[in-house]
Amino acid sequence: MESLQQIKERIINDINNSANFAETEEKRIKYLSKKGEIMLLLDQIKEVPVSDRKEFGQVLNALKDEALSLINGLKEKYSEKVSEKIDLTLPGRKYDTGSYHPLNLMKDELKKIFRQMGFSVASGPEVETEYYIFDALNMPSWHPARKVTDSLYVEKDKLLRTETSSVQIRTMEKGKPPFRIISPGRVYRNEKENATHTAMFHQCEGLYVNKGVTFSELKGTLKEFFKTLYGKDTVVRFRPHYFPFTEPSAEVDVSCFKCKGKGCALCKKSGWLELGGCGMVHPKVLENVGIDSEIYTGFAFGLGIERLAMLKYSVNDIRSFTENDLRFLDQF
Ligand code: FA5
Repeated sequence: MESLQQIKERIINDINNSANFAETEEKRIKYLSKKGEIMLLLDQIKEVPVSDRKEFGQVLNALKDEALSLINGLKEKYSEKVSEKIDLTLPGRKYDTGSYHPLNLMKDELKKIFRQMGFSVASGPEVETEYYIFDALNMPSWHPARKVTDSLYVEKDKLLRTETSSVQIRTMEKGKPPFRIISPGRVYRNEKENATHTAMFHQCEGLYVNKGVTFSELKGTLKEFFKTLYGKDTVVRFRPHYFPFTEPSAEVDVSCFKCKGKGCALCKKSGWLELGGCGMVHPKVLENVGIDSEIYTGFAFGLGIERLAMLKYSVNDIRSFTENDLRFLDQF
């Protein structure tokens, strides 16, 4: 019993000397866990002579209770100290979150506007055959776009699509008119890059084929689109142009955001930014996919998505979209 008193003093002293929460926990394991000293002593009760066993047991159980309440008390004290150390005046930590790429924002917005006008979204492959890019689109065999100087060939007869107009053909050969689709996606050209041109960019094709479709519907659709996208005061102009797959054809421009139409380096002093090409689907294109051009007419357009985004977000160099500079991307 005498040595038991000494053991008790040693253990209580040792627990009292714990300087923090972690040390107190260490003492709990040391004395009160399954293999802790107090628990091992309790296991030995049966070896104590019967005459001393009761007192021995009482002292040991009292030691166990005292150690436990001492440890719990210390733990409470130290955890209070931990919370006292939290400095509520410190500024919060900023966690960086990702954001949508401006071209994705632009794509989502144009899909929303055209969907409201009854268009659905179609897609096609980025590696195309010459048939879908040139032949079916009425491109003459001498057309410069067919040359390796303009287009990026993967192998003979297979190239990275130079325009999304190939989706027109794929859509029309799959079903029967009416068709009313848009098709946003990547296109590739063998181009020198500058502030308004890149070798990989995005276009959004549009196609509407039905009985009695007119050029004024094409103008109305694009004007409505640009006014919804940029605001009611947006000035849109159509310039006569040539595309082998539309007749008549036009290019569509919107007044330059940088100089407000006065003329600057970005718009090459013209006051206008070219955003796309358009026109009435050429009868030969309709015949190529088995549609009777005496019964059906249609319009088509192809808009440059980077150019649309430049105007929307006042970006004056198209290369900013692909440079991955966070100072640029964080603004969206
Ligand atoms: C075409 O690609 C025609 N397929 C458009 C079309 C579709 C006409 C349907 C008629 C009917 P174009 O090469 O002009 O046309 O390109 C269309 C638009 O893509 C341009 O107005 C411009 O906004 C954008 N674009 C063209 N080249 C580049 C380039 N290198 N970098 C960025 N945008 C470009």
